[in-house]
Amino acid sequence: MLEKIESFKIEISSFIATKTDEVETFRIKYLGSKGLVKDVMGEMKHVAADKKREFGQLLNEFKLFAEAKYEELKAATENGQPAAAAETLDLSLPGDPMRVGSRHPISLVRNQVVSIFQRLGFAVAEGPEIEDDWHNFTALNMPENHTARDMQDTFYISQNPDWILRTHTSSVQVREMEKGKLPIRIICPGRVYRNETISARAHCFFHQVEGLYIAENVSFADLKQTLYFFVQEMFGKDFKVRFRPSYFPFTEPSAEMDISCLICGGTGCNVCKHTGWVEILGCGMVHPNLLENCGIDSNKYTGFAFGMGIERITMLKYQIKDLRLFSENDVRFLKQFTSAV
Ligand code: 2U9
Repeated sequence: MLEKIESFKIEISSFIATKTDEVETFRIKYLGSKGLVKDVMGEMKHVAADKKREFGQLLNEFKLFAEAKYEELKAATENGQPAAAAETLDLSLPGDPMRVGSRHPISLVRNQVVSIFQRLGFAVAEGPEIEDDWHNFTALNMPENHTARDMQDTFYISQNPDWILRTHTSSVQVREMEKGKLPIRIICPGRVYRNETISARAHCFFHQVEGLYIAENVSFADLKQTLYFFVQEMFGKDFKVRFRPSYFPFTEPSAEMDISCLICGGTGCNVCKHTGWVEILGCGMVHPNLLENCGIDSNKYTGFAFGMGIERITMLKYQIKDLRLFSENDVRFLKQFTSAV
């Protein structure tokens, strides 16, 4: 009898009704005067006296179970929904697909850049985003009256005039140099902050990857070959590079590096402003003042450094026209980037 009750319960659970007359069919079949519940109740007379109490409880539960289902069917069909459909499990159906997210384009490009330099023996170094004046400016040959320190360019923290949001990841390199462990061969990815008006071409935060190599006899030729290798790995073997003289307070000599235009291949188009070249990074030989500021003998050691904006590289690579897309969290934009990197 117990088995019978269990199988009726399964039958009742999986009962589906889409219309009120199907609910009525349920009522008659299970709860009607000649229904199954009454039938089962009738079994009571065959139960031994000492089991009557236990069995009576079971029957009562069964009756409540059928009544509850009836109420549920009634309520659902009155709302115009098929009742109990959701409770029916069809194990032959394929599973729900897992919705896998995608990496943010900035992370994708950062990972690619980092992995290329890691293959050349560069280690990743990280540091704080809230920096002090020394590590962000003074140690980097940017004295007190330097324009980059202006309130218009840099975010200061009101509690302490010495604290700022770092304007570049160069402060991480300074921290590594101060540790005094040479040679240094590091790559520093991270978020940086500048007090810019937000537009399609500028934002108040962006991401950089900077690199630093300090050892004995490091030359500009090492710098050129390292960055040429980077371009070939990142963009492809056909890309040409050129170096233009430039100025940065932390490097001497300094240069900006261009690659042949990703769109026209060098013939001239709107993206390269008809020059055939696009700028991708700045670089140079570490200024001797920086080495001395960090206690490194500039007569013994030399080094090169470079820095690039990840947003810029990503925009060139994927032809993205508006910088704001990177921080708006619009899935229509983000889901276009899928990669295992
Ligand atoms: C130390 C010594 C030298 C890092 C360098 C650049 C040139 C550069 C810009 C690229 C685009 C910043 O994101 S951007 O706006 N960077 O042009 N960065 S050399 O030189 C260093 C850094 C640290 C100790």
